[in-house]
Amino acid sequence: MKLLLLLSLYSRTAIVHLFEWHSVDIISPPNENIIIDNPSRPWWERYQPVSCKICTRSGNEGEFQDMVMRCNNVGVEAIINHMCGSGHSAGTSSTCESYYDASDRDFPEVPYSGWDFKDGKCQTDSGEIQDYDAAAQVRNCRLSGLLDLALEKDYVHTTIANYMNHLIDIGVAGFRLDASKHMWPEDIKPILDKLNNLNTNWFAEGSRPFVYQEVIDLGGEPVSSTDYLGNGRVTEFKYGTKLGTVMCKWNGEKMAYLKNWGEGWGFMPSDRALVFVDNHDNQRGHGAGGASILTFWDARLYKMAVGFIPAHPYGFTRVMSSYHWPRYFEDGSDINDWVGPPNDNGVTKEVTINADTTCGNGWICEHRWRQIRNMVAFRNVVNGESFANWWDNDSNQVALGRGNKGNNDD
Ligand code: AAO
Repeated sequence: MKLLLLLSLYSRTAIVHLFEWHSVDIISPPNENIIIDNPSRPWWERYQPVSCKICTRSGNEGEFQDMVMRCNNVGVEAIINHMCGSGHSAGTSSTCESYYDASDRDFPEVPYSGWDFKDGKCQTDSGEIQDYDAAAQVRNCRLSGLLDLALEKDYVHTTIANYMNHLIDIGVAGFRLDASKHMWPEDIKPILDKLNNLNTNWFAEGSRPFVYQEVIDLGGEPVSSTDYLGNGRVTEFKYGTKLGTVMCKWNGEKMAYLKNWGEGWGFMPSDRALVFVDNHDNQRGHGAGGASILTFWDARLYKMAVGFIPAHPYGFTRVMSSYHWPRYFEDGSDINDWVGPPNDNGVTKEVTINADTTCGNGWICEHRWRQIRNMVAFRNVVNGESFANWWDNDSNQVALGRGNKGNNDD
């Protein structure tokens, strides 16, 4: 992972993605991952699991349990499509020192062996996804060299469900299913069906985990986000890409066109959509979305865009919470896209809170920015109220209403 704080999932309508936070402060990617030394401890090493042990640079199982107990609406990122990159032979280190040999498909701590990977099903010469226009490749071949788990096998999906149930029993409330696009929707379903109800120490009897699937669909590829709607919520990547274009006034876009924002713009049904302006990938040039993705680096436009999301009833809102890093290489040639969280010699720094309620130690904490925090509170109050009284000046001034509950005249 990296983790997510799924804020009061059942009474509220927004979640915060606390990227790389330390688990004693908040969430962290729970399971053991490979350690990458070159570049030094990049953020993306956490997307290369080697076991199901809860043990990462954000903390061990005890610290994770402590965090979950203290803030009981925590969700985690579940990396279930793959294990680490195929090239890592025995002796490569990992965050909890478990033995593994990826070049031999051997992960005894889980355990997984050669039987548990999709190698036989992929039809490309390299074993890699080479063409996103071929749906079977996208699901059966390796994403960026990562060993592709055979989720169609009962042993594999049961092992994954057991891991997720362990987290649920600790008190976790939900999951972001990473790389869902690279799993067949019908292979995800048996995992979800096997998940326990949430822990009744904190949640009402019979509560189900909140799950959303990461599927990048900007149109034009055969794998569509609609393939996944039967399993639950899905990321709507068109949302941030198009909202950024509007806020930047690119391509002749203007805010007046937001009048029919949502399904009217070709987005998936509102009750399935997980929406956001940026994520941990596209704020640094990974994933999808391109130049129109707004981030904390463009603070003014970013506040306008993130503020608009909770004002509008479409989708389930996710707010990003980032850390600062040197954005470009020293010669300015390219985005410095790998740098991990603020740290002292590899130890992730605490998230400190300044007197003015912002964060210190290099943490950006967009979710604490006044405009964003207040708009999330607004949405929680007006949840269920309909969209009304749209007004615009046919340009970039707009207004809309959400019933009467959001008045701040107490
Ligand atoms: C690292 C190294 C690799 C190395 C690998 C294994 O960087 O060089 O091969 O280790 O040793 C993260 C990092 C990766 C990192 C990985 C593992 O981003 O750099 O690899 O950890 O450490 C696709 C997936 C999507 C994925 C995204 C990054 O569909 O699921 O790539 N996101 C998640 C996580 C992400 C994580 C992983 C998955 C893996 O959020 O953090 O990776 O666990 C098209 C496709 C998309 C595709 C993108 C990028 O997008 O549609 O599906 O995303 O390409 O490949 C326009 C198009 C748009 C297109 C885009 C880019 O915007 O409209 O469709 O251009 O071409």
